[in-house]
Amino acid sequence: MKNTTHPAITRTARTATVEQLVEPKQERAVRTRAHILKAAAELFADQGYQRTSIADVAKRVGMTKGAVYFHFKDKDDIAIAVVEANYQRWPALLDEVKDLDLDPLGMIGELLDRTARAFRDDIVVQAATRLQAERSLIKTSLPQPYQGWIDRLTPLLTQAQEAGQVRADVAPDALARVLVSTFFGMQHVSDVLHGRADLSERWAEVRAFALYALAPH
Ligand code: LUB
Repeated sequence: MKNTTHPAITRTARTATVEQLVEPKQERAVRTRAHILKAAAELFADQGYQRTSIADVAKRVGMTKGAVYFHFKDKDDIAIAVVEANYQRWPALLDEVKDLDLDPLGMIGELLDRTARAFRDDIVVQAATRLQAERSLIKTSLPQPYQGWIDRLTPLLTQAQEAGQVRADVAPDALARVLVSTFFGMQHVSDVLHGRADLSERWAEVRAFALYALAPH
């Protein structure tokens, strides 16, 4: 049967299909890079840096090694990108918590509650944490660990201290170091014993104790 569709309609449909199919190059590159990063994070988290190869990443994401190399110089470049993606999460999380209009101590509790859930659920956070634990095995230097969290919590603890919510006899930066070290150890124990499945419960225990220890005396 002869196609009776009006040429203009056919052309519009064809044009729309071409536009839909030809995703702007930049957007496609961003999407592909994100896919590679997630696949690499899954592998780094599961088997670590040394046992992960570019070939493993390419296979996991269904691309050739060459296509992966188009986006990343080498395995270290991917590892650094995973760790950087992890650290980019926390300022955004703090902004979300600041919008909740909580008092300073409430903000600290909510921020770390959400951080505990991210450590339990987010493969990029889990991969970055394993990479930092293996940093001595990685020839390229990774972004500095821990200090970002100390710097993030210190002003919040200062505000809580000024609001009379935190004991006045301990410097906020010292309290921040204790909180970061405690959180790090708590998430590590949960990971080794239970794959972080119980992390929110373990954090709730730490939080109760920390709030008691932080309270004005
Ligand atoms: C946090 C890890 C694992 C500190 O800040 C960091 O570098 C961290 C390593 O990537 O726990 C505790 C919030």
